[in-house]
Amino acid sequence: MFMKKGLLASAALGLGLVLSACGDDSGAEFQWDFVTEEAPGDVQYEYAVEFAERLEEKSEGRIDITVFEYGGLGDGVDQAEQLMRGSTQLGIVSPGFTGTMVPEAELFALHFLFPDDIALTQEILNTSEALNVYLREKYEEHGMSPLAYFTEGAMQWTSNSPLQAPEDFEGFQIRVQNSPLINTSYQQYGADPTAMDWGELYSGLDQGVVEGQENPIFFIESAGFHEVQDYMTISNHNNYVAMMVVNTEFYNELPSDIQAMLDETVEEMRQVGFDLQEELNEAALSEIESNTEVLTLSEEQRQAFRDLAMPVRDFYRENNGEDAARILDLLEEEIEAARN
Ligand code: 6CS
Repeated sequence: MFMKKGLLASAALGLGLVLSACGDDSGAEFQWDFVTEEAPGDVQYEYAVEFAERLEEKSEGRIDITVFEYGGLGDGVDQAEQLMRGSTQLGIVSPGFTGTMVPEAELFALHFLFPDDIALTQEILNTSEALNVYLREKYEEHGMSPLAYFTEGAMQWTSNSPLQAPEDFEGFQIRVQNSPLINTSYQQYGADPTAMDWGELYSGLDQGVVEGQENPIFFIESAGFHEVQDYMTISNHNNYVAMMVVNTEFYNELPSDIQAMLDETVEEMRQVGFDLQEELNEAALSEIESNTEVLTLSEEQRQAFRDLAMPVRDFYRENNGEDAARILDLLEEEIEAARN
């Protein structure tokens, strides 16, 4: 790699605001921006490109979509705010960037909540009333409608010292997204979490500003984090969930035929997105294994983390908005039913 993606990402963050002002002269009846938090080759970006192509084709040119990679319209939090305001129409958003605005959405920060079986997790994300009705309502109070939730894969830790037991996290400086409940989850293990945008993370790890981070395997490899870390721990402590979102007013005001095409594309993309993350995560694991020590936690080792993580669910119920308890109770029931 000529320039590390983390460095490219920082540069893109500066340039993107200028480039995005150039506009679109396709002449299409509907001209939309679709913002993502990742780079070409990553799950979100490839999902958005495929989504845009399908919708443009279905509409026979009436719709023209410009897809932005990470940094094209600011950082993760900026992008979420633009979608809420309606200056961007479509996007992929990680709930971790909306935690300060929609506290109920922080449930995705709870470790060991979803099943380890990723296909089963995706099935729950597709069908959950807690997420697709009640959490969607919470987002819509802020002008953003999640039309689908999708997994980008199980999350793993990278570090320069082995992370295999909660004691290994004592005072450990872990980079997290800007989410209060992700912080709480790591404080439970004794760690010292620091919020940082991922564009700064490669150099942050390289220079020792932070000591480790969590992400799905494909992202660790594509951002090159393993190049500046000695270990990757297969912990599967959480599932990285992203949302396909639209600005609510924009969506509600679409002509019904155009809205139906958009909805149809969301449905088609469920399996496409799942296959994409599976393929990218599998390929990245062998790449990482070739130059990084990979530690896999036993079930007993995972249980020690799970025991500490469970009380965070009550913390969420009590501190994350008036509907947090109702949404989590229902989601837990749905997960339990899906497991049986
Ligand atoms: O760690 C992050 O912040 C980034 N991780 C992924 C998998 N996608 C985008 C996000 O910003």
